Amino acid sequence: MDTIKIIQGDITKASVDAIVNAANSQMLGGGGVDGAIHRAAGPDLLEACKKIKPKMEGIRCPVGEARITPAGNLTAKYVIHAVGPRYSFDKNPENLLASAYQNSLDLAVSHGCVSIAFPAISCGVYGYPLQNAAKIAVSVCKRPEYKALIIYFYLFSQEIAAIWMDEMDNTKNIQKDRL
Ligand code: AR6
Repeated sequence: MDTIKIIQGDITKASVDAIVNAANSQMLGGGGVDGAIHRAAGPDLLEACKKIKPKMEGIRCPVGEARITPAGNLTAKYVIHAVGPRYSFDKNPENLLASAYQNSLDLAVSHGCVSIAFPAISCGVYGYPLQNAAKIAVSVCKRPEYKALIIYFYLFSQEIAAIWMDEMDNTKNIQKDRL
């Protein structure tokens, strides 16, 4: 039985083992949900990010990958920093968005997390079309290897929460049709 819950609200308030941040490759903070998470977590989070060794000049986390750090003042144990694609800039944004979700979930599992909260990665300044992003996010989270996790989506607006709910309903119906 997979557990995926949709919440309309601020992800910094999530009571989970791991909060996923929609970060950029430098991992030194930014606007949107990244800014909110750093503000709520306090300066220890930035210090933890700086300790991640860059793969190349300034790039701590390439697009489509994820890195894990302690969570500073947040109640979560970890922040998982996932870098989604810039929709109109990166090639193969679908694969990159799916792998950002997959790598985050894999880190949560390998660190013994039971629960994880995601924002809508790439759906703000990175410009990913919401319906397409919802389809990818829900389908990766429903993979059997993540069945043991309790997965929350914290979605900031009513509009985006409704799109995610529709996608959850669609996939339920698809599964029923196949029975
Ligand atoms: N809780 C939940 N969702 C939020 C919150 C919050 N507190 N604040 C914003 N959102 P974005 P991206 C939603 O732009 O598109 C940053 O500067 C927001 O409404 O935060 O992946 C990074 O440093 C939207 O639906 O992330 C990167 O440079 C979603 O979170 C870049 O933005 C994601 O929007 C990453 O862009």
